[in-house]
Amino acid sequence: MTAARNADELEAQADALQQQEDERIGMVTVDSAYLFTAPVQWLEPGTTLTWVNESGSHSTTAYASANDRPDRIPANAEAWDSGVLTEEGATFEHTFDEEGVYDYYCTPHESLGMVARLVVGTPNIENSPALAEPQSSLPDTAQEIIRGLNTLTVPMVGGN
Ligand SMILES: [Cu+2]
Repeated sequence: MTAARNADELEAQADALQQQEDERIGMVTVDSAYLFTAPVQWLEPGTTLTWVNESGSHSTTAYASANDRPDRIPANAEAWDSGVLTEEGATFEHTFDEEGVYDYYCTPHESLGMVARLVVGTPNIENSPALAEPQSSLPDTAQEIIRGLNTLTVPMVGGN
């Protein structure tokens, strides 16, 4: 009985470690490249994701009308905007309860293609504005990245 309980506890700890790893995304400046360390990240619904400013100055900002951008997050989801984080190690957290696909960008580097995507749970393709073609109002490089993200993720959620 004790052994079984220990096994459960070990498993829970392993899960917690695994989750911890999956819950962080870095924001980095390397030479003249600006990027989120995970271009596409899958999350369990209810996960709190932490972005960490590893180098340079960056933001994590949802593609949403609240941020003066086209809506590319699920209709019922809450938009977020970290503002620009300038200190190394600065973090921003957001909890993702709503299943779906979320596109976001870095305000200083959007036009340089610093754009990424989160897939939470099992998205409903009908309620996934992120899977549509990128809007022509977005910078060309952001559009290019979004097309690439669609090529990767549309098949994952059962589209074509
Ligand atoms: Cu940036």
